Amino acid sequence: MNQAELAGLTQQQLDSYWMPYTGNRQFKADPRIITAAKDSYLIDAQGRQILDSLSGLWTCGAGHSRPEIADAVYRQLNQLDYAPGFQFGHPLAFQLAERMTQLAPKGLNRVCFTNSGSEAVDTATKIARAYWRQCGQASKTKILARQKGYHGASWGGISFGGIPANRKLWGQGIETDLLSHTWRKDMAFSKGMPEEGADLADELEQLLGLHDASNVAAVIVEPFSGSAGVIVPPKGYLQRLRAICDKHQILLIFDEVITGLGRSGARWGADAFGVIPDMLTFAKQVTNGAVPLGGVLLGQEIYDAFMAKGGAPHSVELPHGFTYSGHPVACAAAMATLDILESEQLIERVAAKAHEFETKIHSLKGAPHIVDIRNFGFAAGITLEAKAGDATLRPFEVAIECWKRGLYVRWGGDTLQFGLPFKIESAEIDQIVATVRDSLETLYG
Ligand code: PXG
Ligand code: PLP
Repeated sequence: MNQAELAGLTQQQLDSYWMPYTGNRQFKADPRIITAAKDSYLIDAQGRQILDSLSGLWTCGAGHSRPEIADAVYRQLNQLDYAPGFQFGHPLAFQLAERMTQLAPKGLNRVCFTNSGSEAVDTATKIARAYWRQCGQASKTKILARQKGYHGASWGGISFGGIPANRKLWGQGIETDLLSHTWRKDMAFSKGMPEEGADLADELEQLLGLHDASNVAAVIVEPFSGSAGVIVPPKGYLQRLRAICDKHQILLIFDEVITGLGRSGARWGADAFGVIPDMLTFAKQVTNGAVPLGGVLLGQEIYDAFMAKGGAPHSVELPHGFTYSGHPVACAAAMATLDILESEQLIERVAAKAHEFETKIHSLKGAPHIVDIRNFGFAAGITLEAKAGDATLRPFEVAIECWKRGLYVRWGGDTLQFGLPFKIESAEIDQIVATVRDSLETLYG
């Protein structure tokens, strides 16, 4: 029996669902069904315990199925299941807003809530364009981004995204242009931030020469690129981007959907890399993946520009938001998650164990077909040599072999990706490394 059959699913049920970002034909021929999860482990339809080396999809750092979050969600559903978020409020949204601004890098003291990272990116980039219009500079509309960037799957996300496979089907998106990504051959096997390459940021000057700063609203980048396989910025690179944005009056947006709330071994990538953006997007870890929630942190200067130009007091200053913006149940899950991150000092734990992870993941250098290993905090990416002219085939084969051996590893493009659970034990890190090595050697050794 395959795993769908073991889980009691009919072929009709399997066929009905067009799964997201999935090879549907391969999946439905050999389904991988997860029926439960606890702490650092997924449980599949065969009842196997599978070590979760990506914390879900970079979401569940505090571990799966936390009772504290379940209790908070249950209590909230019984107290207030939903409140209209347009023109009315409920206490928890304001309490969470204050808490997020207290966690935020200095100066980011206002927050909008969304339901996902994609919506957070749309929200931040829409605010950037509207902000300049409010400031009397309506020609500043372009949003510059970076090759290999991932900013979600909405029209904004795919327009500003720089992963070719996510772009090529859709035709014309929103006006943009892309900086080069920050990976170069000579950086291979860098531990943490590459020493050289800050000058790659100077390309922003060239792009501004082309488009003119008077036409550019913002630059959006991930502090380190997550989905592209953990591409870590060279030392000084983000500082240079910040300086160029300041010089030309361009907003700098950090997309911290992956890097935020512990993954970097700090509250934010902004803190880890020592650069404060004008806006910052978050999602995923904010509710430990339990309920969808995202958002945008921004500075008061941006907020005030809208209040000052808002017209009559009853008029809407920002005609933007979602039915579920600030959803009470999502806010309850977020409050419980932040309690856990603080009381169990999980961000500190990531910082303390990041070096151990770095050493262990880099010990895979020399294993068959590994051409690069990159890492930061509790994130790492491994690039594998292309097979038979298809760069995506080998990571798929390796990840399936790992799955058979009780390890969930994410594959994407020519990479394997790791986003460890924050409470992972040393022996489990060893298990991840050993399973990847054994899989490579069995398949290709
Ligand atoms: N920005 C960044 C930097 C992200 O990583 C999004 C926006 C979009 O968030 P939503 O919630 O709309 O998916 C993301 C999401 C992977 C992987 O394996 C990464 C994401 C999602 C799913 C898988 O790298 N990133
Ligand atoms: N489509 C229709 C027809 C709607 O009425 C709405 C919201 O009212 C939306 C889309 C947007 O949904 P959401 O606010 O959940 O993003």
